[in-house]
Order: sequence, then C-alpha cells, then structure tokens
Amino acid sequence: MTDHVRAALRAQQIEVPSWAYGNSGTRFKVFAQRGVPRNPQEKIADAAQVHKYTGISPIVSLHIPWDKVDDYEALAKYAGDLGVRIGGINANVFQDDDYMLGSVTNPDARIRRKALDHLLECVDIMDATGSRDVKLWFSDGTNYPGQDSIRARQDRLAEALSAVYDRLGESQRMLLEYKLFEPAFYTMDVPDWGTAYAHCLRLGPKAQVVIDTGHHAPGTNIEFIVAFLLREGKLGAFDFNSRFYADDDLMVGAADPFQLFRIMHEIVQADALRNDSGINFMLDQCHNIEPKIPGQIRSVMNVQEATAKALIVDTAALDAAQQNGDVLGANAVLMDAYNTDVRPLLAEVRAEMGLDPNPMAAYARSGYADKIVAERVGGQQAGWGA
Ligand code: PSV
Ligand code: MN
Ligand code: MN
Repeated sequence: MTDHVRAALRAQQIEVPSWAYGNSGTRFKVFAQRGVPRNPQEKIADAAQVHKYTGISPIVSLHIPWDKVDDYEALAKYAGDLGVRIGGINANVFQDDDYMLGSVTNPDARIRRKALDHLLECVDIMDATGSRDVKLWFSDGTNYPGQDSIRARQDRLAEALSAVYDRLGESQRMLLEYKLFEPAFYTMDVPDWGTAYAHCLRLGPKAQVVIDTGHHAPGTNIEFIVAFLLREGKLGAFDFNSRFYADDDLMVGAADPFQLFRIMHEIVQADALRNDSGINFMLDQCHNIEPKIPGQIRSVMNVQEATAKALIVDTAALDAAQQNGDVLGANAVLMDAYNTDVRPLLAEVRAEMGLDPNPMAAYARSGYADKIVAERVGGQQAGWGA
C-alpha cells in the first residue's frame, strides 16, 4: 500500500468524549458498571488507555459541569502527563430546572443571562485548558404550536451566539451543533444544518457547524451535508456515533459502516483529513450495556477502518469513470475500496507505530479493567440518560 495512505493513517486523530466512560443508560434505566470513573481525572485516565492501544486518540473532550474541577490548568497538566490533551469544551445548558422553556432562547431574560454566563464560563475554561473549541448544543425548542414565537427565539439565539463569538480569542472557535428533535418535539431552535450554517455564516470564520451523525431524520444523506459544508469552509467537527432509530448514541460504524465510509470518502476527497484542516473528529457516544473502554477502542477502530477504505479509493480511476459518464464503473471503484479488508493494513500500520496490531486484545490482556474494578468504588453517572 502506498506510503501516503500509511502516513495519513498514522497521523489521524480522533477525539474521545469524557462522558463515554461514566455510567449511562436510557430514561428507563442506568445500568451501573463496576470500575467506572469517579471524577474527571479518572475519565481522562480511561481515555488515555484508549489512546495507549489505538495510538490515534490523544484528545479528550470535556462536558461542563459534568467535568467541573477547581483547577482546569492542573487538569490539562494531568492529561498531558498521561499522554493526552484536553480538546473541545462542551457546554451544558440543558440540565437545570430553569431551562424547562429554553436556555439562550428562553422568554425570561434572567434565564437567558444565566445560560449565556455558562457559555462564557466555558470559554474561560478553554483559556485554562488551551482548548480550541467550545461546542454548543441547545436543547431549546417548543413542544406545542403557539407556545412561543419561533422568530423571537431565533433573535434570542443570535444574540447569545454573538456574545459568545465576541468573547472568543484569536485561535478559538465556536462549534454549533444541530439536532432535529429531542428533547423538544415541535420545534428545535437549531434543528438542522441549514439553521446552524446560517447562524455561523453571519457570525464569521470562527463559527463552524458540528455534524452529529445521530441528529438527522431517517434517510438523510449525511455525506451530502459533509460535502456541502466542506466546500463552504464551514464544517468544524463531527460527533460520531451510530443510530438505528433516533439519537441512539451507539458505537460509530456499528449500525451503518457504509455510511461512515461514504462520509470519510467526502473528507478524503476534500483533503480534509489533515490535522490542520480544522475538522475535529469527535465521538459522542454512550456505552449503556457494553464495557466502556473497549467500546471506545472499537469505535476508534471503526472510524479508522472507514478512513483506510476511503484512502484506498482509486481516485484516478474514479475521476476517469466520472468524466466518461461511466456510472457503473464509478460506483464499482468506490465499492472495490469499501469491500477491501483493510484490517491487515491497519495491523501493519499499528506495528509501524510500535503498537499491538490488535488493540482490543492488547487492552483485554493489560489487566487495566480488573485494576479499576478493584480500585474504584461508587463510579459516576455520565450525567446523561438518567
Ligand atoms: C445532544 O443530543 C448531544 O449530541 C450533544 O452533543 C450533547 O452535548 C451530548 O449529546 C451529550 O451526550
Ligand atoms: Mn452530539
Ligand atoms: Mn446527541
């Protein structure tokens, strides 16, 4: 396999979420697992294990206040000592009683101010951790026609976003995440990529759109959105996960590995895999019934496999078939890559990186799972899905 494919695979970086290591579940039940982290430090330690065995996940996103600590600089140093660094800061303006009718779009100015103060606090935390991105997802919306003015809520949203934007430092960015529905069921205030894109466009170059792969209507062509936003320079990040029905937050690549390949194909074709492309490849998942660290390792490997398949697409043959209007030929070029077993290639790449060729087996052998079960009593809930 050509050197550039191997080099791209060695350089790839995937950011893991701190909340994937805590207990999570559905509204019906959170099943507690033994050995889960009791604090942000232990979540970071678990994330460092994922990096230790995959070699391509050196960044951990935080969610505030789930990961609240007194000293964020010290937390960043702690992460660094474990060989990882703190990435995106995810704001949380959806878990307070005050936010029942919205956070930044709430009709009550006092509650809007409280939500905005939290978003600004997240930027302060970025200053301390050296993070580049603040990720904004709003549960804001309405459940019934007439409940509130759709237009006024957009005005309130724009006002809050602009206040956060103005607070960003030179090299900091704001990532705006959309979601079709849930928890609001009639209108969400940021329901789709078009709404997120329009707000980001008005704000300026430091505002970018996040695609959470679980946040669309069934059947939505996500790779089209990827291609469009890439072309406009407005794709800031992914929240990768997979879904069978709605926002399932299952392991990326589990439900539809072909979709993941099609997404990575658009990324590779746009030369956007490079770490300086400004696209943050994050996971946003919950491991409700599977063990968490292996769940993350598997997920990173799934993204890596889709990436490897996208990298081995015969671009010259694809171009030629497309130019010649050879519909079946072009499709065959893509399917050839997708149907290639890239696991031997990835095993070789890992060996080149000084890693075990089989990250799942290496972690299982390491004894870390038994160690945390013995050491940690009373693990924390992820903060989600109680
Ligand atoms: C909302 O469903 C979301 O995808 C946002 O990214 C939140 O921050 C995250 O889930 C929490 O898990
Ligand atoms: Mn998300
Ligand atoms: Mn989600």
